[in-house]
Amino acid sequence: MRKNQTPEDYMRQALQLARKGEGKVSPNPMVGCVAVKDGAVIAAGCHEKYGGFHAERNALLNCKEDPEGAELYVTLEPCCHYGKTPPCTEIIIEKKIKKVYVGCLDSNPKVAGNGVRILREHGIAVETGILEQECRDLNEVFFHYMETKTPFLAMKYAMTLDGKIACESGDSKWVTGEDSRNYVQRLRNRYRGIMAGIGTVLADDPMLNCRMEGGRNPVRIICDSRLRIPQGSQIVKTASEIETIVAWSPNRALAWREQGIDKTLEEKKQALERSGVILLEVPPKENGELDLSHLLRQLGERGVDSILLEGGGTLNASALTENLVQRVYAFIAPKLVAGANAKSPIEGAGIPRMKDAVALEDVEVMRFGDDICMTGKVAKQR
Ligand code: AOF
Ligand code: ZN
Repeated sequence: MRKNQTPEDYMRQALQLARKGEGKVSPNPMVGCVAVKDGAVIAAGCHEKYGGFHAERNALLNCKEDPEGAELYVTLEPCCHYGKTPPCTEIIIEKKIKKVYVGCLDSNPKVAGNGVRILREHGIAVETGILEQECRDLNEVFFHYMETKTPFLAMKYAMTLDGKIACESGDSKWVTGEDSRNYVQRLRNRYRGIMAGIGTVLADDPMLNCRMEGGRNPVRIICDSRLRIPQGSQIVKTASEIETIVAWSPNRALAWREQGIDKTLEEKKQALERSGVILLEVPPKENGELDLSHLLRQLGERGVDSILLEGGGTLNASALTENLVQRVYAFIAPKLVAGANAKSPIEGAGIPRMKDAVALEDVEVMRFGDDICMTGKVAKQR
């Protein structure tokens, strides 16, 4: 092992380890930990799966030598509460660690500075804020959910270079190439839920599952105020295998018989529930649309910490203009389809002034074949 590494170097290793928990630890944070003694890494571990040991315990239970006197680098403040596992502070004290370098503090009210305090009270030196921004960014979902109790919403769309998500005819297979689409599968694995509007279900009859090898399916959430989802749709047909929530508004659905469907609302609800669909009642806003904030609060209560929002345009517009979106992934394919009536990713009434545009920050550009994906956080001050 190389000597003379800086605390940042070791924290980078811990960050790398933490990422192994992607898609497996939610709604817990991804955490990585390395122990260093006499300039050598003697232990490394991460939080591997939800409910399992935390990073510190995994590392310290797998030491190559006695960790007494070692330094510990951990991306998140060690916890000090009995949750699914005993407090990490306990094992750090027990193993006689000399110093702990912490990436960022934990905003879980059960921890929130208490982890650091307890370690110091036991004579362990603690230095905080090592690669703090990177450590917070790694768990942007965890921090958002912990601090707001509502899911982190990432809006994803794929469009042509002239800003269309489909041709005027409606044909949209495919806008982007295979590499981009594979990355979308990774996103579906990363986020706990996936959300789409009923328009998308009626137009495309999608599965909204995760087809990544070793991946797990996100909870499917369909915004369908009038409960129009067809019993024969792929989503309903697979609802007993993949958790599926249909959010609807009773007041809106009262006009349901007028849609010419030969069933009562009660029968339709029962049929959906028999198929395994979870029906979630959400009050409508004044304009009759689903109250998305209300829905997100309900989903937060059910443990959904993050959602990949895959439109369509009306739902995207509501989420964006109601300030509910935290991150955008815009895939752009070098193709042009033209057409004044070809759909674009975000519709709605639009923002009248360019100076009021929603801006992204910390923007990254990724390349997938000839496509690009621009992603960034939605800037808070608007
Ligand atoms: C750490 N190291 O690796 C993780 C921490 O229900 P539990 O017991 O798994 O506790 C979950 C909480 O513990 C979570 O909300 C967060 O505050 C902290 N996660 N802490 O010291 C870890 N995963
Ligand atoms: Zn812990």
